[in-house]
Amino acid sequence: MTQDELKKAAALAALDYVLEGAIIGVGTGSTVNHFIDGLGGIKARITGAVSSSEASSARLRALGIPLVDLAEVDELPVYVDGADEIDGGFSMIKGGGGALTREKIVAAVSRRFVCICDASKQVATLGRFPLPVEVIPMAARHVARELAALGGQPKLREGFVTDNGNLILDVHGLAIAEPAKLEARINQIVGVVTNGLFAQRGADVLLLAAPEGVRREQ
Ligand code: ABF
Repeated sequence: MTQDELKKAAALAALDYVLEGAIIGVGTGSTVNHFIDGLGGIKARITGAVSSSEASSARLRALGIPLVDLAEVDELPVYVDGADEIDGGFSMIKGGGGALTREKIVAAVSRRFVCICDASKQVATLGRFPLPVEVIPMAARHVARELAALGGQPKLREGFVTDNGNLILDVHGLAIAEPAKLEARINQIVGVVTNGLFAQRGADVLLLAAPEGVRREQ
């Protein structure tokens, strides 16, 4: 099976978690794109979707799935999203696609976070994938210096602007032993909007696709 077929298998397994008549939270990325396509087939069973990016909104809209503004809902029963890395405690690095801030907001409002991944995303320790940090543009150099002081090597993501009009620093060379602590520490740097560690609010369910099948962990 190709990696894309594995992503699709994990994504389609997540359709089991979509609640009848509810609004579903939808993440971003190539794995989630398969989920959105699957959602198109059962759209009559849901009220609509809260999206975490312009890209996902466009795909949902094209399939005729009603978009709901997060500002209009108090709680989402389920949020389905991918990850760049996930560890044994269901802490994740996200933001490879640059949508980390909206993803983190939607995740915060959700009761259940269902993470969909192919098996290559599962790691013992987070950090081989460079940690994305969204920054206010005027603070980029300041934040980069602070991240270097924490032991990382930040690199500006060239030619990329987030949906919120900000920049991304990708931090290389971190071995993240305590994800929740580092998440909180990086958030304290002035000028940081969000960092891609999802540890304080990690996943609740992991659907991990391997050639033998999709493993459901919770
Ligand atoms: C989003 O999509 C991100 O937070 C993560 O960066 C990415 C996963 O990418 P893909 O599904 O394309 O492998 O969930």
